[in-house]
Amino acid sequence: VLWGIRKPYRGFHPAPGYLRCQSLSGVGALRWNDYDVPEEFNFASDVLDYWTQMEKEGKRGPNPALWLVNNQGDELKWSFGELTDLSRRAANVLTQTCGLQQGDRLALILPRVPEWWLVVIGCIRAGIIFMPGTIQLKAKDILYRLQASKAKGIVTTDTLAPEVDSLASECPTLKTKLLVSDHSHQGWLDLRSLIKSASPDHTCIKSKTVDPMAIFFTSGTTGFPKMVKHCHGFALRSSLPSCRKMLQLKTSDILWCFSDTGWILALCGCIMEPWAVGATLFIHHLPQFDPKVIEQMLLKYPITHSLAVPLVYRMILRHASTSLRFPTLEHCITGGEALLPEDQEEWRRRTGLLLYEIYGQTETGISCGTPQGMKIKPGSMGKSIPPFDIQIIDDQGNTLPFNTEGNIGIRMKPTRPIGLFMGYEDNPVKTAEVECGDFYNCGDRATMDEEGYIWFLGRKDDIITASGYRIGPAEVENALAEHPAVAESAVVSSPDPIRREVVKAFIVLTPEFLSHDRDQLTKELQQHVKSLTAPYKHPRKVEFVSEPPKTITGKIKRSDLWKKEFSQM
Ligand code: BCO
Repeated sequence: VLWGIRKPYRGFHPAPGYLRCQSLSGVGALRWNDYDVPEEFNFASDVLDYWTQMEKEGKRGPNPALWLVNNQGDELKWSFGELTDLSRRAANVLTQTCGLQQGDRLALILPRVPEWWLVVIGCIRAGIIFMPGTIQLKAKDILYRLQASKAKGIVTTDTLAPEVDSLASECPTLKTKLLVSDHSHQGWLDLRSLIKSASPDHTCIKSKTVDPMAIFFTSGTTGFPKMVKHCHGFALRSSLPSCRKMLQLKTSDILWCFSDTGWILALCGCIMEPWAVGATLFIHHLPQFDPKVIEQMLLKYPITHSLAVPLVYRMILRHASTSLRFPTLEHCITGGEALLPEDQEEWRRRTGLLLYEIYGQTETGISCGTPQGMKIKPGSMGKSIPPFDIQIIDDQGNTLPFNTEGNIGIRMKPTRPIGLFMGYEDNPVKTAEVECGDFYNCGDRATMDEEGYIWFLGRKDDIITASGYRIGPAEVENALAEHPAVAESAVVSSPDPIRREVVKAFIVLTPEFLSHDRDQLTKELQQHVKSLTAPYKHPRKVEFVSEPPKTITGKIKRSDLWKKEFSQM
């Protein structure tokens, strides 16, 4: 198996003097400027292979590129050389064994296992468009993704293989099923053994910077998730000088990014950001979120940087009873949901470290933030990061004065900045809806002060931001509608002392269920949603009502329910 033999941790000490003086902002700073748009770019050949070459020439220290650990004591450390070798093999598996070609789509639903990185980089080498998804996806979600994208292949584990088998007949384009498992499964190719036996010789495609690289699915207020398409240029962004200033990673640093492999944050934090500068990515398999494990890892391993949603830091603080001093941790970054000033303050008081906020979306990647060393204004998510020019705009795309509430807009005319998504695939209507004058309208409300700091206020639509996830209420309502107890439902965000916001469902019961025990019914409905759609979307709160508020035309007024929830705070 790729985890390799068990290697107990024996201490890992990067050669301090040598590596510290490699503190140039990495390969990107040497080769690209913020506003450069090269004709061709490929993250695998232009960045990873560069670091492999540096290793060969003895110009990079001994720290690994990827350092994976799990709860069983397994450790895996890959150098850039090993990453290059194995990802070239993965590219050969995808193209030669599976017959996938440049532009074909591949669904990638894996937990934090080494093969996730090999498939992503293998795809980049071969020009195959990868489509990451969280392992919390259920059969229905997977079916939609495979059909909407006309995927030719899927890579997953044996947990989801039966779900895929149950729907494969409805996906005529699906030709290849690759499994990452210790067991074989009929009809599935064993990715690990194929990678082992594949040739390490592979010629990377010469991708145009604007060629498509990846598709992510994102929740909408109504209907099905949209396909957010990103080009190879997205991966260039982390190499640009302004972006490098955000995390200020050095080659000798070790970044732990907690993101699930299904989110854009994983592409940024678990691939592009650390490897743009030849730094180490640290990953714990973490099949279940456990703040105790996180605390132990931060004490045991020489991690210098952490990147996680605010809830992760909050959970660590709640779990630990005393002050927290992590020996090597020096820079903590957070994003995915707004950071509260009180969380910032408690983290500082208990750890002696600051939390630096970033903001971004699936459509944009990391778009603004507070670089290490820049003054933090508690409650603000920092300034826009070039080449993005963020302005606060009205609904017509006019720039608003300082300290005036409006929409967060990213200028895309006359020049679309590198890193901004290419559009919603097969959905020109939705793509046009988010274009607002010269700007891409993020759909979030904010103000900007005289110094350019952006202050997040909330969503413009009904999307629920909970634990760093963006959840469309319709997805939850549709799942609830499939339960016989539910006559009608309305789903909104509701305040929560730990998670800050959670999904709440207001439910009108069908007559047959009116006499049922409400607590029991609540649990059953939660379980029902968890079984039909990704479990993170389940309503953590349920309230039974006789009728939700409606407009004159019979449309549920989610905004009234939302106001009711938040006025009780
Ligand atoms: O609430 P319960 O405990 O009953 O259930 C939880 C899980 O136990 C359960 N679950 C998780 N995986 C499962 C599963 N059940 C079945 N099968 C599985 N494979 O489902 C519920 C999931 O809840 P959760 O994930 O919200 O909560 P949890 O487990 O406490 O995890 C906490 C966090 C903080 C680790 C998690 O919420 C998280 O990872 N959030 C971050 C999301 C994220 O990375 N967002 C960034 C998006 S990208 C972006 O914003 C752009 C920035 C540039």
